[in-house]
Amino acid sequence: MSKALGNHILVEFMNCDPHIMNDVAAIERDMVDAAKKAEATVINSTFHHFSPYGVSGVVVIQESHLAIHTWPEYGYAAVDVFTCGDMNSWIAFDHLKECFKSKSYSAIEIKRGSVNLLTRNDFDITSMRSKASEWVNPDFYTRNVWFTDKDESQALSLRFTGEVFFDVQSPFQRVRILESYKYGKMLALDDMVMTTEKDEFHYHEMISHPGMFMHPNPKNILVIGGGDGGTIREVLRHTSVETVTMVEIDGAVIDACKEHLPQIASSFDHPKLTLIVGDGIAFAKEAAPNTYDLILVDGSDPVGPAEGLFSTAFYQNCFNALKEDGILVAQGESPKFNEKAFKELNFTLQEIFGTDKAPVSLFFVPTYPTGMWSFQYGLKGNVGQNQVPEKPVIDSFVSENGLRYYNHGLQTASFALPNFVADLVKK
Ligand code: SPD
Repeated sequence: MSKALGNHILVEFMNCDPHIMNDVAAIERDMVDAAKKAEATVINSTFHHFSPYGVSGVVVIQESHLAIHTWPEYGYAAVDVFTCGDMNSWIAFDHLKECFKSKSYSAIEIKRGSVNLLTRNDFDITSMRSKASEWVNPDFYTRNVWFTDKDESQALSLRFTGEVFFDVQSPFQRVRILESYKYGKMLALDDMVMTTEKDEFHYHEMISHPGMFMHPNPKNILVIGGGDGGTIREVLRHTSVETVTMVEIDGAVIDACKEHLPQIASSFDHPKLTLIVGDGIAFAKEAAPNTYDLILVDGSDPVGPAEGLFSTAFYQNCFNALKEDGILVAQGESPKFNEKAFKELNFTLQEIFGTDKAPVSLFFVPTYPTGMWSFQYGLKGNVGQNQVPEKPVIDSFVSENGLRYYNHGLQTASFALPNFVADLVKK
């Protein structure tokens, strides 16, 4: 056979484990290990997860590259391994076949850069070669693994270290704690960002304090969802509180956050807390009327276990469970990212609480797609977003508790809506 510069194998891995085919961290690890097993020198890797399914990535090696594109829904991976020199690509092939649990596969091997067809340039590249190998022979390789929360046309990507601290498929969802470069550890449910160490306070302060300060004397609080513990941590800062009942459907979320996000999950042992691991929708249905001063619905997005948290029946049950001057605060989605859910929720609340009793508070979360997010309110009695304590009262609460987002200005200002948002919720 005539000589060639490189060797390329193009591989079809079929009938693979679909979960592995959708696991960006596992695939990155397996591809890097495959390169190392084949005695390649890894320079860096870049991997990306696509929502809802699929991973693409490349491992750059001194000897060329390994690349992959997966279709989990077909249990399929298209892999190619390009090498030059003496590296044996079939070692990488064997390793990946095992890792992906591929039940059927095929491969073709082609020579690249046939020297018979090429003309060698007549210049001395010896010195360039030695310079290049000084540079490309690092003791470490850099990784570029991205977690993407997206719909079919918008996305928010966070680069993460590849470190996975927790990864459990619960009966409800996939619960993961990953480590992002910019925002620290992050809780992800299925493929959606729920909270991160560095920006969790935006969400947790804003779901809690505006409603708590709007109510003249909030004593009995119900939190539905909120398994990371951030909402109960904030609510329990208010000394008027006598009881907090929290109903979280997924015990795995609580376990993950207690272990890996302890600064968020810091109040699970609080004596005023009753923690129920169970279905919040059923709980609201069974709740005695006139029981709670505030109900905070800290649910995830309206897919999977949180879908029912966007239904009329659920909010009617919450209305009944609220006391006369009770306040409901619900995670209200984004008017930009999920306009439909945002509007529908507001119309539901207007229907149940009254047209002028369903204000919306906007806030910003850098790690949610579009960054613009909302909490939506249902005001049962005569409470209102303008009846709040004097500035000095809120100022001292803010400074005593070291709050970093909420303040007296936002107490009312967060309810001021840009015109396009106000239009969305106009009936
Ligand atoms: N897309 C994110 C929707 C917000 C979900 N809740 C976050 C939980 C924080 N306690």
